[in-house]
Amino acid sequence: MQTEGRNNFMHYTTMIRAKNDAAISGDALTVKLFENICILAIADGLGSGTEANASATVVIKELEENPELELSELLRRSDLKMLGLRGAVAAVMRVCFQRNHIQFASIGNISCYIFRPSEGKVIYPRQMRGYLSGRTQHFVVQALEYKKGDFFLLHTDGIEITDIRSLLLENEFIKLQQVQSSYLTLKNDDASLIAARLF
Ligand SMILES: [Mn+2]
Repeated sequence: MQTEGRNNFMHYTTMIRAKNDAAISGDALTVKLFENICILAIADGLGSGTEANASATVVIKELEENPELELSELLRRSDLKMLGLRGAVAAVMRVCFQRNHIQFASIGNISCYIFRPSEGKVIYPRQMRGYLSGRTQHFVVQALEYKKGDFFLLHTDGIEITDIRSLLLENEFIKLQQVQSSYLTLKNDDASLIAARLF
């Protein structure tokens, strides 16, 4: 399934595909685009199928129900709700268009890149090891400035990007947004991405 949305500050696309084209993916995501901010989350539940989806959905629901919540608190609450579930890796982001500001928090192997074509630079936000498992953990929120013209990409481990720097080219990044880039490989796993250009 693919979705997209746009306002004066951002154009995003998303994709979710289930392993073996099953009906239910163990990955889940959400993007909430408002006038001045965007909040988004992507999560990969451990394993696959219904139980993985239940874990991933915890994070998505938490963000959708509490869009104002500080990101570390959002992950902390999600973590507490994983008791009795399989657990998940996740990344959450808040983009403030007026301040050109990104807040980012993640746990586990969600890949995240910010592309800055104006400087030929790829920025890698800090990753934290582990996964949401129901044990209380401490989450760090990273603050980043962005520039108009930057892109960002978050994806789960069902996707492999063979040449990250090729995505500094806007045409190639737009192809990626449409899931048509030849640098994007889908593995036989649940696969999902959120890709956005900032204006
Ligand atoms: Mn996975």
